[in-house]
Amino acid sequence: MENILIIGAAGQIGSELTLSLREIYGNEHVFATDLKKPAKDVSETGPWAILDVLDNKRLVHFVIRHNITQIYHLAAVLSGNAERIPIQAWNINMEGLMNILDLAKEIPEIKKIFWPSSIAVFGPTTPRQNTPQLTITEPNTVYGISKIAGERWCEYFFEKYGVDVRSIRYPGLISYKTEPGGGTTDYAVEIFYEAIKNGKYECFLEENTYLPMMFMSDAIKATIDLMEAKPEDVKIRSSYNVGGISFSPKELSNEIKKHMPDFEITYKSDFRQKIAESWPQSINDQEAEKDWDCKTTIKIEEMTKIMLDGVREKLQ
Ligand code: NAD
Ligand code: AKB
Repeated sequence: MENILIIGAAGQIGSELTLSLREIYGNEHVFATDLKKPAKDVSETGPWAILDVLDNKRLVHFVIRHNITQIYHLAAVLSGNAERIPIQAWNINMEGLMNILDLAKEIPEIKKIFWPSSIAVFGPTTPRQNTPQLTITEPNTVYGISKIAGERWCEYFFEKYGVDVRSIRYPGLISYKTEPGGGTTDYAVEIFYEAIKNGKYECFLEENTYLPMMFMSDAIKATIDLMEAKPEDVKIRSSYNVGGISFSPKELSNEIKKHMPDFEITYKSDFRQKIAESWPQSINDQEAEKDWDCKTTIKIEEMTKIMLDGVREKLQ
């Protein structure tokens, strides 16, 4: 019997991952926790609680009380927000992860941990096209530094203490259920809201800024596939590259124009332009495909249609 704890369940990923895990393991076995109350479809379909990942005492208590066997630790401060509060972001991102890793080391009933890394582990000296799994990682953002340090700690806890921790370097994730939490790739979600609400969007990245992206259903599937892989197939214990699609704001706005010919986009870049320019434009994910058969399916055309329909329905 698995009992799963999700930390950061009210966020962009957690709000969808919780529901997918409840379908697999049963509503009552998936505990949604966050600093804030999750949306109704999460809070009304299974157990939820307010839980701060930095509150180690309550965390230990919660895990023992509910016989937790797997943890998905999603709480973090994302790239754009982290640049505004660097020390606080470092503390939240690192202390949270260290609490979880240490817990898994001390409590043998915890069998598996998922912790997401990001394409932010790469930096301006990384090759930007088809970025390989193993390459230069010299991030120059607080968020990226916390993610690369986190990856090293994950591998360390696996090697030294046998903690079964698994991770994906997510690209920018696109979804309409819950709005994203302050990242550099958020423009690719905001654009849909503004298109539907106002018919126009002022983008904070320049028109030809290519970034790797992925639609949420592909990200959720990849996450669950990795967590269900046999331990011996999970060869990389830092974090796996996972590819998805790659496009620029201009290409995305052209896709939107196919459905909304009057849609207008203008560009006024801010500090996030520099972050975007330090990240890969496309990702090589052959290791994830080889080790646990990772596959993504949703391309920009289909994603645009799903997003426009989904945002329209949500705003109604
Ligand atoms: P999000 O900001 O939407 O959600 C994070 C959630 O964590 C929020 O609901 C927040 O309230 C909660 N939280 C913050 N501090 C907390 C604390 N101390 N204790 C408990 N909960 C706390 O983020 P997301 O987009 O869902 O991302 C989840 C994870 O995936 C993060 O680690 C992020 O770095 C990683 N990631 C996300 C993306 C993306 O595009 N969304 C890409 C790469 C990696
Ligand atoms: C961000 O832009 O900070 C995130 C990420 C790619 O990690 N979406």
